[in-house]
Amino acid sequence: MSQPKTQLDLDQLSINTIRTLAIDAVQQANSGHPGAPMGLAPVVYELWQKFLRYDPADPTWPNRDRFVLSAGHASMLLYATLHLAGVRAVNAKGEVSSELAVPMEEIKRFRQIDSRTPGHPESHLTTGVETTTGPLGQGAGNSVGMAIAGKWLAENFNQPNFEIFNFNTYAICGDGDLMEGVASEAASLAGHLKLSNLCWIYDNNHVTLDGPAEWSFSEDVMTRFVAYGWNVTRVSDANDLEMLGRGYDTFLKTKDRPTLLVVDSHIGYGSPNKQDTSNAHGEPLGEAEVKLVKKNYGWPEDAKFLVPDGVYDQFKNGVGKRGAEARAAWKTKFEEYKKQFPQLADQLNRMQSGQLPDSWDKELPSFPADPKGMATRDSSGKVLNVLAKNIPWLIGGSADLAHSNKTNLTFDGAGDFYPEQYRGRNLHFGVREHAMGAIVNGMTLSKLRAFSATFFNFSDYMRPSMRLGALMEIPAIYIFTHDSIGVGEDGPTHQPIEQLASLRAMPNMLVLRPGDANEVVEAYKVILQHKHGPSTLVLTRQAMPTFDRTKYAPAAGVTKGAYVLADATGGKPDVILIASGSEVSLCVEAGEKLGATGIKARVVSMPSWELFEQQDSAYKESVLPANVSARVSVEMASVFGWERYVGTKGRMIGMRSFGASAPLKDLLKKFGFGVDNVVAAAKEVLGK
Ligand SMILES: Cc1ncc(C[n+]2csc(CCOP(=O)(O)OP(=O)(O)O)c2C)c(N)n1
Ligand SMILES: [Mg+2]
Repeated sequence: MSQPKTQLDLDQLSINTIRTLAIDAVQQANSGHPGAPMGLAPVVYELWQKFLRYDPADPTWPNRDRFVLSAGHASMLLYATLHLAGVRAVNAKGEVSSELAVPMEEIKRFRQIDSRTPGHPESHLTTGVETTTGPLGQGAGNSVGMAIAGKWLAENFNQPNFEIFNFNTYAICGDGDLMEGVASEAASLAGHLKLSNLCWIYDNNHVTLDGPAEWSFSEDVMTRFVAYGWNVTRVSDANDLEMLGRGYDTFLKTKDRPTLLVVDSHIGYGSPNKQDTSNAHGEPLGEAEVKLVKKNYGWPEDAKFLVPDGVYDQFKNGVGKRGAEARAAWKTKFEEYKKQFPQLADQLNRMQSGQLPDSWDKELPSFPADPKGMATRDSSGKVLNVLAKNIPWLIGGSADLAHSNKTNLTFDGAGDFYPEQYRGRNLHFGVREHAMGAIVNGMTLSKLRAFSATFFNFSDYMRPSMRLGALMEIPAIYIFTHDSIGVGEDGPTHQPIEQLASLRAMPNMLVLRPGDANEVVEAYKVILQHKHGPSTLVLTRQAMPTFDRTKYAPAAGVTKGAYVLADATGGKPDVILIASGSEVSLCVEAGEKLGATGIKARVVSMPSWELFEQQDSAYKESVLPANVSARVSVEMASVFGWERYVGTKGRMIGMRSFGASAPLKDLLKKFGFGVDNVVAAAKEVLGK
């Protein structure tokens, strides 16, 4: 290969290095998508090399521009770029190491077991991967959360002469991303909020996996985004770096709305004249094709994983130098900021390292015993407000149900987050649950403690995002109210049945369904201290008693997932009644009735399976002794899974069908949630 002489040569050489690394890695893995990285290499190169403010020496710099590859199938595009840019790895303690985030060995281990280069980018595995992508549309949604975080941070932390936050968020989206509903919801909200710090780059390559995009996608995307309130601009050739540069400039100059940069590209090949979409897509090229392609790039046909001389330096002198200078200037500023605004600086440091303010749990309410009690959504609203007051970066909102979810932050100064008014803490997601999930994840990745809220039944609408939150191990907070058939008249369309079981089945998702107001307080304490995974909080619409904790065990038992709330006196219980949420009080009543007939009943409140499973076997045995096999579970949800705790000799009182539209008291009767039913079930398992 001849030595590159000019800058232009070096640009092209670097772009072709990204392409050939992607081709070789996919070929070696014998799986993956080479086409998208090949087509998009110049787009990403131009962005990283000339525009992205990102210091590869510190990928944790809080004011770095965010780069999101929503088209996660093009993962090698990202891995090759992270490698060539020399992005450093961050260790488990959050410290930047001297190691590369993606060393060449890892590129060679693309898609292999325990590699840092999985098939689709996973943010908890690979430094520099800002979010986990692959399920199309999610990254686009996350990017809106990052842009919201950017605006909020700037508004709350910047001071005259101290622009601590002004980062931009870029997301690469393909046809698939823009076909997905979640991206449409997110784009609609981003346009409404006028997020000028957000740039989506649309890879308009007219092809998806099955064939030409026109088979299924013919709307005018540009007009759609204009209607959303975005600035839309177009680059007609993905290989024209100058034109791409002008596109990015246009974004930077657009100060009043987000930008969609439509880039006409051709999948697979570097030149629009050599288009062949037949096999450069969704699968390895094959050895023969690899050689042809390399020849076309002026590459040595037999070279594999080649990084030609000058390419590393090219990145070092481009994104490396620009990023280092930007971060150094920022650091100097931040040192002065620390002196002038120590409180704000302290908040920032805590936020970045996942800590809470010292007195984050001060003035939390303690609810007096009350047989009528209150709905857990109401106690939640009170607790959330205290916590948000104590934790300035606890921020969130509802998908148009804030009044029902009781998630409005109403204390002095809480404020709202509106277009061009980015200081407030109350977000208004509109009726966009899926995007809300993705946005809350993006905000959480930007180190805010962000929460969402809607009816529990509509967790289904957010589930794909919640699943990614769990996979990413991020501490997002998903709040749900109207948690059962207790919803009443709204009927089965609004009554969750299988949602609890399905979220309990999700790895790394912490699910909490507290049994009274004081359990709500404890649940929130767990959630705020839970750092390595999301939490789902499940709350009632209807009132339930607040237990007299002088009579029953303290609510702090919540931290263990399940605890003996009320026990029969006089030794080993005959029967154990286990419940969560609104059914705990039912079991307490039933337990008392059983006691009156001489049957010793223990009542176990079990707000969280996951927390209980984390306890040692001695504790578990103390709550659910193996030698008490007479057990009854009571939960107004699918019985699926309760076999685990009631065993083969137990009984499960729960739902085995959808609910119905009726007043609550009639539903309780119809579906068997009465004290007498619990008593009868207990007697049945005792053979009485
Ligand atoms: C939610 C979701 N559905 C389906 C897929 C499988 N999938 C991966 S790439 C792809 C095609 C997407 O087309 P496009 O976004 O245009 O990307 P291109 O083929 O142009 O690279 C599909 C359907 C996915 N990753 N996520
Ligand atoms: Mg496409």
